[in-house]
Amino acid sequence: EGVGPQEYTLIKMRLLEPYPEKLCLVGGSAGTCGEGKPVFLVAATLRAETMYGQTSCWVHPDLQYVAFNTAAGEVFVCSSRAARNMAYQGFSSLEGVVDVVAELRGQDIIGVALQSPLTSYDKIYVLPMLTVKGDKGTGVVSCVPSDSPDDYAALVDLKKKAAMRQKYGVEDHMVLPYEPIPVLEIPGIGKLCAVFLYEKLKIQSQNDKEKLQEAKDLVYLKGFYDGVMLTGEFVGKKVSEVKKLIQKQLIDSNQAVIYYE
Ligand code: A2H
Repeated sequence: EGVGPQEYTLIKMRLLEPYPEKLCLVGGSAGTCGEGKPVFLVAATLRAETMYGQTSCWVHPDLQYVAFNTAAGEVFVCSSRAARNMAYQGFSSLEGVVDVVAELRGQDIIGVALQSPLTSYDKIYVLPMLTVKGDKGTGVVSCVPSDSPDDYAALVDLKKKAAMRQKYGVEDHMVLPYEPIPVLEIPGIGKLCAVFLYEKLKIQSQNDKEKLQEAKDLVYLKGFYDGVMLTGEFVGKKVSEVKKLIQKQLIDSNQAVIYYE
């Protein structure tokens, strides 16, 4: 990381009912439980243009998360750390203070269904990823296995390991049917770059740090400079030309916000 703040796009992923117990008190449609405010998990990304390929949402099971009232009358769920930063960026209903409505651990929201912008899956699920860092972004990561080697590795781990699914209370239908969606093509690498590099570098798991770093370095730069969109309204355009446009459309349609840290 260089000088100055990092800009993240926060993708607003709407929680679908039934809500987990800890959030039932918070949101829920009017008449069922809670105040009826829409509740969103907010996933931090540098690659908003890949959101066409979301298959899941990652949280760390042991990280502290918080649900807070936003200035816009919604409820956001993210790491407690990020919520404090957001309060200083005007997100909270209380200036400079997190307006906490519930405190929870990642494990409390695993298995919750979400509706997320751009992806062709109607419903995606909150799943555990053990490499989610508490000191970066919101502690909520959108899973795009076509283009993120970390995401693909973590998805394969969960698919392969029934014991891991069981440990975190992940049901088969939340993960087994979800496959990478081709979002962009990189000449020489293909339409599913993360899958290609996972196989080429013989990555073993989400903990295969060095190889995953190598894969990330490769896809990030090449994706930006050489990538061509395969889905959505910008099919055939270069990623470098549409990246900002896609981000702006998400923000203008109230499906994303900008966050700095
Ligand atoms: B990116 P940087 Cl398709 N812990 O979004 C671990 N990883 C995190 C995180 C956290 N707390 N918060 C954000 N991230 C991920 C999409 C994507 C991303 C693609 C390809 C590469 C990629 C879908 N996941 O990132 O250290 C998020 O994943 C490659 C680095 O601030 C976010 O963008 O540079 C990226 O890491 C931010 O990482």
